[in-house]
Amino acid sequence: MPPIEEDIFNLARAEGFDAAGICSAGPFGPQEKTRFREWLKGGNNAQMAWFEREADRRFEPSSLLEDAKSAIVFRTNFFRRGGDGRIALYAQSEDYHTVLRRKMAKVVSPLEAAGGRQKICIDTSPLAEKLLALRAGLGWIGRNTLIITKQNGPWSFLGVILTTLELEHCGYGLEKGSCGGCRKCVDACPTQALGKNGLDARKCISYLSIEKRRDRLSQEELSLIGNRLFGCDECLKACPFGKAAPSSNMGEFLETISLPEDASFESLKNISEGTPISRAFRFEKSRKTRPRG
Ligand code: B12
Ligand code: SF4
Ligand code: SF4
Repeated sequence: MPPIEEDIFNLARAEGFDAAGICSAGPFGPQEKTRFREWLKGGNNAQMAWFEREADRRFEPSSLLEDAKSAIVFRTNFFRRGGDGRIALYAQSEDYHTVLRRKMAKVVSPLEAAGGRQKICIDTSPLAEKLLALRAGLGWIGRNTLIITKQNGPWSFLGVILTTLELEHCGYGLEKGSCGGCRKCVDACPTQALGKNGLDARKCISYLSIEKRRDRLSQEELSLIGNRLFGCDECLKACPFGKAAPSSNMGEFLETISLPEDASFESLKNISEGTPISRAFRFEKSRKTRPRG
């Protein structure tokens, strides 16, 4: 393995990433774009209008970084046992956008030293991260639409560094697999939001409780959310590959907030500082959905 790639992977391991893979930052083909267009045409993006505005960019990494040649995709397990069932596990700890950016910024140094220009993307950039993770060999896309691995099922975050450097396509912690005949996540979804076209955000509790403003929810939507306060993990919990997931290597995801029994969504404002939940309180009053980022 060339020295730059080796340095990157050593740094990534030291920061606690479970896997990292390098792949081309070239555009995705018509098949992926058509699949996405069909998804949009079916209204599955609900009120996430930014999907329509950024439709083509998601499949062209060089629209985010001119002359991008390679993508380094990182995967980290965020699992831990326990937690409060009213809030998705990922949202009970320090915001992963902050944690991953802090760690990935350290991994960038060999690329800078080699004269590359870089862009770090974690969730909020218009970039098809799961497709890049698939291309880099970090796992497979499951029926719950998430990247799945044999090691920890769906309990991973993804992060991407785009670089103008041409790097060798290699990695560590890479794996291939498939869901086979399993449909456990589809059956476990309380609102039947998972179908052959992927996820229908109009029915997804995660979308309704994270992306949509509470004061814009209909009675029907509120009843789908039930007593959940933020996010939903049912299609993650159901996955057999995640049942024996170890705890995260990153200490940040082992520390959690604790909620009083009578907690309401509004009361989260005071106890969620620094978690992904606090993003929900930083939106403009005029918006129907929350801005990402
Ligand atoms: C918008 C968004 C959401 C929305 C919509 C989710 C969705 N599935 O689209 C909502 C708010 C509902 C959501 C929820 C969650 N999210 Co989210 N979300 C995103 C975001 C920003 C964009 C996803 C996207 O492009 N959706 C559009 C649809 C069309 O894409 P898609 O589902 O991937 O399906 C397309 C392709 O995958 C392709 N496809 C499908 N199957 C296959 C199979 C093959 C072989 C191929 C080639 C292609 C293919 O076709 C589909 C149509 O184009 C990404 C970050 C990013 N920038 O990518 C994070 C991301 C997907 N979310 C993440 C997480 C952790 C979650 C939650 C677990 C949080 C929670 N507990 O509440 C849930 C999980 C719900 C679920 N089952 O997806 C992680 C997932 C990590 C992983 N292991 O895959 C991401 C990658 C963020 C990150 N950087 O870590 N999320
Ligand atoms: S997050 Fe919840 S509501 Fe959304 S698809 Fe998964 S199980 Fe269904
Ligand atoms: S529950 Fe089964 S179908 Fe769903 S993602 Fe996991 S392995 Fe795939």
